[in-house]
Amino acid sequence: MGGLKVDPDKMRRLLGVYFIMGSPNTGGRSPEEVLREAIAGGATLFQFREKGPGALVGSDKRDLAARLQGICREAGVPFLVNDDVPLAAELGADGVHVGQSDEPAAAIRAVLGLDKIIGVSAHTLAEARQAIRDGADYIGVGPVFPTSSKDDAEEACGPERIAELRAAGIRLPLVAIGGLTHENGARVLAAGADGLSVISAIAGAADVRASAAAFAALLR
Ligand code: 3NM
Repeated sequence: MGGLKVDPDKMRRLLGVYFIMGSPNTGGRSPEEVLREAIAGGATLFQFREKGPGALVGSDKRDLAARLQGICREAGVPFLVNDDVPLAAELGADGVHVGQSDEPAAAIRAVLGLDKIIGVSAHTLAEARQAIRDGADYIGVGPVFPTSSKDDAEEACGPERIAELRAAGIRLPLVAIGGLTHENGARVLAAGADGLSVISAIAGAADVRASAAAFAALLR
């Protein structure tokens, strides 16, 4: 058992408006500016996910990550890195989010340190139970609705999957992901999610700040 290392109530609050972005998601706008606006609107947690067409690699990726981390730090918003555990370690990030094909949370925690946030994607009850055994701080469940932001996304599972996990006794902090909008977010929260994880509806919005604020309003 890895055990919870981050207070679960604090984790639930942080998951509220969980903004994910990399340079391919901003429609050509400056990622720094988009992140600042998302935080101004109420983003509670940020994940740097540099994937997809035109994604930066190597030192360009690291330098952008470091700049975005600086913005998060100033604002008091935790900065997580998608998948890239060595980058998270190098930058001293607040944590990582990993998928099913990555190392188990306990092994990652041994590298990053006990106080780091470790999130794991889970698509089924069995995967959610395994993530808990491995000591994840939260699980990400999705795609809840169809998404065009992830090439290898599985079939949409609907808010029902979240309700199923809760009914099966999964109490770990849980964030929903995939195709979330201001219109469908409330259903996802009602199904038992603690937060909404969003790429395109915030990073691609004409008014990033207003979009983040509209998601934040759903949490109240
Ligand atoms: N992970 P958008 S879906 C990064 O199902 C990611 O695990 C998913 O982007 C999963 O808010 C997804 O634009 C993309 O739909 C979410």
